[in-house]
Order: sequence, then C-alpha cells, then structure tokens
Amino acid sequence: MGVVRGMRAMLKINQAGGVDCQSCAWPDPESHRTIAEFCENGAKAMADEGATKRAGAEFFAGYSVEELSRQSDHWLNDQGRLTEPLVLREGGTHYEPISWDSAFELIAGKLNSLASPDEAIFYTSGRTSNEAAFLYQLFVRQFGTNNLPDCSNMCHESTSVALAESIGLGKATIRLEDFEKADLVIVIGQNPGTNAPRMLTSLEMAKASGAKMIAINPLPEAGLLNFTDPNPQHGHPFSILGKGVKLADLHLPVRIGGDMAVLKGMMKVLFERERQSPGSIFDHDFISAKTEGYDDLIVAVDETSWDDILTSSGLAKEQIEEAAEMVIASDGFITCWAMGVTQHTDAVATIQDIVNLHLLRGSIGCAGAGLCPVRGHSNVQGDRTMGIWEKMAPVFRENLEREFGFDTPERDGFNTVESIAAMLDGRAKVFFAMGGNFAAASPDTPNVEKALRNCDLTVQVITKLNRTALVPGKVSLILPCLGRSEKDLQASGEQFVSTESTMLNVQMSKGIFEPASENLRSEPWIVCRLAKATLGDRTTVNWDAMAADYDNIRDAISRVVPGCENYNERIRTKTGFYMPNPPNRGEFSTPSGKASFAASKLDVIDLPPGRLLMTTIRSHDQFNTTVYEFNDRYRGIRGSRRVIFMNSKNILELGLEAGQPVDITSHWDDGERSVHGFAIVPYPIPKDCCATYFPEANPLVPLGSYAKRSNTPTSKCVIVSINASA
Ligand SMILES: Nc1nc2c(c(=O)[nH]1)N[C@H]1C(S)=C(S)[C@@H](COP(=O)(O)OP(=O)(O)OC[C@H]3O[C@@H](n4cnc5c(=O)[nH]c(N)nc54)[C@H](O)[C@@H]3O)O[C@H]1N2
Ligand SMILES: Nc1nc2c(c(=O)[nH]1)N[C@H]1C(S)=C(S)[C@@H](COP(=O)(O)OP(=O)(O)OC[C@H]3O[C@@H](n4cnc5c(=O)[nH]c(N)nc54)[C@H](O)[C@@H]3O)O[C@H]1N2
Ligand SMILES: [Mo]
Repeated sequence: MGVVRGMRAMLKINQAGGVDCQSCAWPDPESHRTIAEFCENGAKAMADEGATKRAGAEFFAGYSVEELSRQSDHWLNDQGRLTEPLVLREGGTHYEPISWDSAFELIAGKLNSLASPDEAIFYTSGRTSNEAAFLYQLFVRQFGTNNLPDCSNMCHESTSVALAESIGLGKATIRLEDFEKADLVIVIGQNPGTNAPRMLTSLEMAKASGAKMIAINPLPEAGLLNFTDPNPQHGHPFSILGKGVKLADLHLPVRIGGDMAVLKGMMKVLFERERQSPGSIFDHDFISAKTEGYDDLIVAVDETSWDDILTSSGLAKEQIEEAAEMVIASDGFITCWAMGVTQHTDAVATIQDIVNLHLLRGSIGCAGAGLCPVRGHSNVQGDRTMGIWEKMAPVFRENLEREFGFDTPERDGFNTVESIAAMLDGRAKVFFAMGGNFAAASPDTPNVEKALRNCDLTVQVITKLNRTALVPGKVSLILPCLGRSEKDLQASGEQFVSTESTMLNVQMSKGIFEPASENLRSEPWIVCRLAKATLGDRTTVNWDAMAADYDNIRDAISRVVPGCENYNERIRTKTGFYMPNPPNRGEFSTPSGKASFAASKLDVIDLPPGRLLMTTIRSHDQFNTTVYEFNDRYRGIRGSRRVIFMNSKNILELGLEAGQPVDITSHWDDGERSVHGFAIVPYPIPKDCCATYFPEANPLVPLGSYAKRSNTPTSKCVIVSINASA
C-alpha cells in the first residue's frame, strides 16, 4: 500500500481516535497502549483494504463473469478495490457501470414487487459498524421482515445461545485486565497465534504473573505452545516462532469433537475429590446463592462413563485428571474458546459444560475469573447488539417500535442455513449482502451457489471482488463501499463510526485515508438511500438526516439499545465505554436471576471403519475467505492450501503416502460430497482425525449438518473418507 501510507496506517491502528483494526475483535488495552497496537494480521488486513490496485469499469469490460468465475479467490481479491456501482443485467455476460440512483431504483423496484417481504434476505458480515448495522436492521424491519442472517450464525451463535441461557448474557464476562489476575487460563478450540495474535500479549502477561495455561486442541498450534512476542516494538517483528516463552503448561491433544468429553471428565474428577473431602472443591456458598440446577448436573456427570469420555476425547484418564487438578489448584480461572468448540453438533451443550465448570468453582464474576469467548470479525458482536439478528429481543422490539412508530414483523426470520434452504426452494428471491462472502463462507458450496443463482436479484455491498459477486441471481449488483480506514465525508462533515470488542468495549473508529475512489459510498449512506428508494412515503424515519450526520443515528441508538444511553457523549471519550455486563459483577439476568447449570448427555460420535473426522481451519495468511498468500509458516506449509493434514498411522493404514494427491468425500444422510487433488501432509494430529483449510474444504460440509439449537454449520466435524486421486 506504499511505505508512507502504510506507516501512517500502522500508527493509527487501535489508537484512541484512530482506526479500529479490521482483523479481529480482541480489545485494546485501556492504558499503556504501545505505539503499535497491531499484529502482522492487522497489518495485512489494513494493507488489503489499502491496496493500490483498482478494479473499475474497464476491468469488468475486459472479463466476462464466466471468465472471472474461473479465477481463484486469491486472484479475485488481488484485482484491488472496487471503484463504482456495477450491474449484471438479465442475460448479460459482463458487469457494467450503473449510477447509484439507478441501482437503488432497480433494487427498490424488485423488493416492492415481491409477494411478501419475507421473500428477501438481508445478510450481514461482521465488519459493519454499529451505525450501519443499526440503520440496516431498521430498514429491513420497516420493509417488513426479520430475515437478517449474519456471519455470526456460522461463527459464535452456539456461544450466544449457550451463554444467554446459562448466565443471561451471550458475551464474555471478563475484561482484559483479568488476564493479569488469573491463576489459570484454559484455551480450548482456539488458535490465538493465527487468529487473535494480540491475545498472546495477554497470555504472556498472565504467565508472567504466575498463571498456568492449558491448551485443548487436536493440533499443537504455534503460539499456544510457544510464544515470541510478535510486537516489533518489543524486538521480535512479526514472529511468534522461535524459542520464546513456553505458554501452555499442559496440552491436551483432544480428538476432534471430544471437548465435551474432556469437560465432563474434568467435572467427574472434581466430583470425586469433592466426595472424598466435602466442601473442599466446590464453592457451595456461590452455588446455593447464585445458581440453580446443581442436582441435575451431578446426575448427568455421574451417568457419563469414563469409557465414553476416553473414547470420545482420545485422551488418557491421567491427562484429564492433570487438567482437573490444575483447575482445583487455581483460585480463579479464565476459559477462552472459539470455532474449535462452536462449530460442532453439540456445541451449545459443550459451551454450557464450560460454564458448569466455572460455576462449580464460583470462578465467574470476580477478578481473574470468567468466560472469554473470542469473537472473530472485528464488529460481529456490535452488529448483534445493534439488532442484526433473525430474531428480536422483546425490549429491543418495544424500544424500536416506540422510537420509530411502526409495527415490527412478528415472525422470526431465516438464519444462514435456513436462508440457503429458502433460496434453493424458491421461498426467497432476493439476496442482499452487507459485506462478507456468502458463497465461499457458507457450508456446502455447490448448493449455496445453486441457491444464489436461483434468486431474481443478488446484491453485494463489498470493498473487493469476491466469489459471491460471481454467483449471480438473474440480475446482480455490486455496490462498492468505503473501508473502515477511509475518510467518510457527509453533508455535516467528516464522520466516525463505532464498534464493540469481544470484551464489550465500544469505541470510535475514524478513517484516515482518502477513499480508494470518489464513487465509493459509506455503508450508512447506502442503507439510507436504499431505504428511501424502497420505502418512499411508507417510512417513519428521516433517512437524509441519518446519512448527513451519524450523531443522529447514535442518538436513536441511545434510545433503543439498552446500555447505549448518551452514546454520543460516551463514545467521544478516549477509550469509549463498556456495554452492561451483569455476569462480570456476579449477577445473572436470567429469568430466575440465577446462573443455571445445564445437564447434558455425552454422545460419542460413531465413526465407521475407514472414515476420519475432518476439521476445517484457518491459516496464518488469510482472513476468512480472503486468501492473502498460499503459505502457513506456523504449520510449515508453502505454496498451496489444497492440503490435508493427517496422522501418519492413518496414512499408512489407508495405503497412502505423504505428498500424494487424494480425493476427500464427506458422508451425510443426503449423500456424498467430494473435493479432489488435496496433497497429504503428515502431521501430529490425533489418529482418525484430519484437517483441511476453510474455505477450500467448504464443499464437503453438508448443509443439513448443523449444531443443535444454534444451527451453526458443523465445519469442525465432518465425517470423511480419503482415496488416492485418479
Ligand atoms: N488472521 C486471521 N484472523 C482471524 C480470522 C482469519 O481468518 N484470519 N478470522 C476471524 C474470525 S471470523 C474468527 S471466528 C476467528 C476464528 O478463530 P479460531 O477459532 O481460532 O480459528 P480456526 O482456525 O477456525 O480454528 C480454531 C482452532 O480450533 C482447533 N480445533 C479444530 N477442531 C477442534 C475440536 O474439535 N476441538 C478443539 N478443542 N479444537 C479444535 C483448530 O486446531 C484450531 O486451532 O478468527 C478471526 N481472526
Ligand atoms: N468450513 C468453514 N466455514 C466457515 C468457517 C470455518 O471455520 N470453517 N468459519 C465461519 C466463520 S467463523 C465466519 S465469521 C464466516 C465468515 O463469513 P463472511 O463474513 O461472509 O466472509 P468474509 O470472508 O469475512 O468476507 C470477506 C468479504 O467482505 C468484504 N469486505 C471487507 N471489508 C468490508 C467492509 O468494510 N464493508 C463491506 N461491506 N464489505 C467488506 C470483502 O469484499 C470480502 O470479499 O465464515 C464461516 N465459514
Ligand atoms: Mo467468525
């Protein structure tokens, strides 16, 4: 992105009044912000948005959509920033320029001709600011539907469901400074070195203050086991490899999908010790004052057999005992988790077992103790707070109706998986995306592509060309928007937006660069113009005022979203403000006012002979579907992402060899799905487990395979067979 521009950007990332980094949702320290609060991946995300290349009208005149669709995701992204609105007309072969006004007229015409507003779907990815998200859901609900699926449906939905039920809030209960006070940090199903590198600083701080650490992960991830501070200021530019600090004191190489077994096993050990010496292990004062459901939990844990626990987890009893002893030895502990836990059939119950473990020890709502789901997209949490959800919280509904004087749609909308099904069978005809790359990020790629092609109209509000724009409905539009690092000039002057971190800190983010093209528009502006064109006289909202001055949006937010009172005032303080977090104080806003133990049954996955459990993971050189490079140096991969990590014993048993290209087939109720030519990489992964990269392996994830109660696709647990490629 150019040296000077690049340096300026780096110095402004995650500084008070600067740009909130697009790469992850890890919070910024309140005090002692170093000059560089960013990591290699933040730098890449910033550089990707700041690309100097441009994909304008000429570019699109030079390639048909068909030709473009034969290019790799990497190549598409590499063509640079989109510069003007484009349309692919019915029967057309090329995207061609269209004015903003005509684009909105076209979309409004189609939306207003639908038999029901429920025939339209409005997707959101997690980079969208609070201001844009609030307006977007307001428009969609005034249009008349709750069809607001989002990337969260594929990400931390299991967390939101589990925590809302267990502790009354679907978010983290700790703050950043708790890491310095914890005795023990458990990191389960999360790879901070690659996906939230700044978290390593917190882990290192915890270790420096004497904390122990347990890593529960099928893979020996760099950064979890060893860590060299990647902050250039601290002398190790961009590397977490090397000697460094040993982070994890205990690594449990769990079998894919075996996390619930590990947690139940740990609780079993705790119960045994408690029975030997009553009152010595559990926090009975806390349990009786603050929780319910203890008796049922005891029964459920007692009924789980060690046989099942060891089969499911693939671990030895001693390993689980060692982890349990570390919990017993700690006064307070923190558990961090991400996709390795959320994208499984029993994800919700597994997360509730994490909560159970904390409740038994009273390890929540006090310093150095609590729950830390690590969210991914930099504002995925804020988008949900602002009402991006296919359902509606009663208070939110009441406030929104009062503020804007209209009746919101009653019926729950479609989540991501339901949206795909609805487009496939014709119940939905318009797909509108506020960011993201739906075709590549969703499970079951061929089916998703079919679903999108089945639509009458598809619209992508994006910054860079991606797969979804090349899987058009009958008519397709690309509406190019400003990135977060760019200046946003509106009628009342330069605007800023705001985002919420994974630890509930809401902060402003202000662009610093000239926009990549003068024909780009901000997400809030786009929503306002779309709403005006579509709703016309039907609307009760002054969309022009909202677009002209984002303070007007924030004033509305402060009256609608509980916890956002005086938004405009509080967002302008140096470090912003925190959303309400009762569990952080040991209070639980469940219906009973108590945290609840959730009792569940352990189902051991039935793996037929010759089949393996496959998980899909991210490399160091990608942000979700955006592939920066084909390397993953932390796992020793160079030049290709079409690889499958396998245990040497499985390679031998299947009569295969390292480096050999194989076809991978997944098996599900509705049939088989295959991908071809993935090279075998022998890797220290538990036997009968294997791993591939997201999104290359997404064609294998069956549409019908999703988590109970959260509907999150089970991208971390797919049953596959492997055969030599012909
Ligand atoms: N550089 C970079 N940063 C990112 C992203 C990115 O793509 N690139 N994406 C962002 C987003 S949206 C998100 S949600 C986060 C994702 O952050 P993570 O959740 O850390 O990402 P993943 O690579 O999907 O996988 C998580 C880890 O789970 C482990 N795992 C797989 N299956 C299992 C299992 O059955 N049990 C256990 N215990 N572990 C398992 C994998 O080995 C891997 O270490 O990162 C965010 N930050
Ligand atoms: N197999 C498998 N599938 C998965 C996962 C997995 O672990 N395994 N993880 C799931 C998870 S956790 C997630 S979050 C989803 C991600 O799903 P999405 O959020 O839909 O996908 P992204 O790749 O993050 O979206 C990238 C696109 O966003 C656009 N973009 C970038 N910045 C901006 C911006 O500021 N504004 C707008 N409007 N657009 C912008 C760019 O054009 C880019 O092409 O994928 C899910 N899919
Ligand atoms: Mo995510």
